[in-house]
Amino acid sequence: MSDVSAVKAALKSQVIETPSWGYGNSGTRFKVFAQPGVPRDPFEKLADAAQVHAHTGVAPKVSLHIPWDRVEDYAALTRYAEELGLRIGAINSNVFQDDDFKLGSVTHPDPKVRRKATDHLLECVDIMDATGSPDLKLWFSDGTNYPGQDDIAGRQDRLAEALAEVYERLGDDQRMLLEYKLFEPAFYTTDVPDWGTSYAHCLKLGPKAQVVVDTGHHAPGTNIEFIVAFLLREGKLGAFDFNSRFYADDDLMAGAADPFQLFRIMHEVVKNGGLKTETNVNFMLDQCHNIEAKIPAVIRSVTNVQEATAKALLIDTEALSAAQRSGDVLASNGVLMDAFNTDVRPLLAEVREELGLARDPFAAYLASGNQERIAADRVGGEQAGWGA
Ligand code: PSV
Ligand code: MN
Ligand code: MN
Repeated sequence: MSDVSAVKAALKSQVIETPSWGYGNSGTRFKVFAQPGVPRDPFEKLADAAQVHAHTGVAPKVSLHIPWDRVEDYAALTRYAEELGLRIGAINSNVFQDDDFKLGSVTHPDPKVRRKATDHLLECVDIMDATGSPDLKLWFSDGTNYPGQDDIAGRQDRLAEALAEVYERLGDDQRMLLEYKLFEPAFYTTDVPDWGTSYAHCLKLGPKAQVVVDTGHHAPGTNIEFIVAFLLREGKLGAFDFNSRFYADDDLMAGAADPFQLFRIMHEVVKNGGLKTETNVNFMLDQCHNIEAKIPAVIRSVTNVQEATAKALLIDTEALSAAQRSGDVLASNGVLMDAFNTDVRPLLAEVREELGLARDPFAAYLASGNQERIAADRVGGEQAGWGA
C-alpha cells in the first residue's frame, strides 16, 4: 500500500487492546517491585487504560483476567468503562492458580477437578455476557513434568471434551481464542504446546474457535510470521498477545527485543488481510512492567506496534510481487528492507494530529501530571498486582 491517505486510514482504524494486569504490580518469582500509584481495583486499572487510549487514540479495549478482576457488579464496571470511552475486551480465564489444578485443570485425571475448571470457563462466558466482551481467551498451564506421569492422548481427549462444552455455551457474537505455549509451567509435556495443537482443536470445534499467537510462547528462532500467514490463510488467526522475549516468556514491551520480527509479523498481517475489520484479529498486548512505569510503558508498546504496522503498510507491494515473480531474491528482500528502514514516526505524528491528539503520546502523558496525581491519590488499600 503506497497511498499515504490509505496508510493513515488503516493506522487510525487499528485497535490495540491493553491488559488490565499490565497496570498492576508485577515482577519475577524473585521479587515484585511495588510502584506508587498502582491501581487498587479493576476500576482503577480501567482508569489507567483510559490514559493510554486518551494519548494514543487507538487503545479503547481492555482485557480482563478472572479472578484477578472479579467484581460484584459487572454492569457497573462496564458502565464505568463506557464513561471512560473504553469497552471490555477479552475475558482471560485463569485455571492456573488454584491448588486443585496442580496436576492440570481441564486435563486433570480427576473428573471433579475437570468439572471445577470447566465451570470456571463457563463463568467467564457469563462475564462476557455481562460486560459485552466478544472474546474468551483460554490459556492452560496444563501439562506434565515426568515421562509416564499421565496419558498424553487421554489428556487431549479431556481437553477436547471441556472445550466442546464451553464452545456450545458461546453466543452468536462470541468466540473462543485458544492460546498455546511451548513451555512453562510444565516441563515434559504441555497440553497445548504449539499452534498446530491449538489449530487442530479449533478446527474441530468450529468457526467460533480461533488461535491466539502470543509472541513470547515459542522456541527461540521460531518463524512466527509463517504461523501468522498460515493461520490467516485458514481463517483461524483470532488474536495476538504481543510482548517481547529475550529469553523466555519475558512479557516485556512489544517491539523492544526485536522490532524487525514485529515488522515481519505485521507484514504477513497486512498482506493476508489481517488488518481488515471483518477478519477480526484482536491485537492485544500481554505484558507486565516490572521495573518501568506502567502507563508510559503501555503507551510505548502501543506506539511500537503502530510503527511496525506503519512500516508494513508502506511496503511497495507491486515492486515486491514483481521481484518475487521474477525470482529476484535480492530485489524482493530490498523492497522489504526499504520499508523497515523508513522512519515512520513523522507519519504517525501526523496521524495523531489528525485525530486531535499530541504528536508524541509518550511525552504528552509524562507532561500531563497524571503519574504524580495517581501516586498521590492512590494511597491505602491493597495495590493490585499480577495475580491479585
Ligand atoms: C500465559 O503465559 C499467558 O501468556 C496467558 O495469556 C495468560 O493469560 C497471561 O500470560 C497472563 O497470565
Ligand atoms: Mn499470553
Ligand atoms: Mn505468556
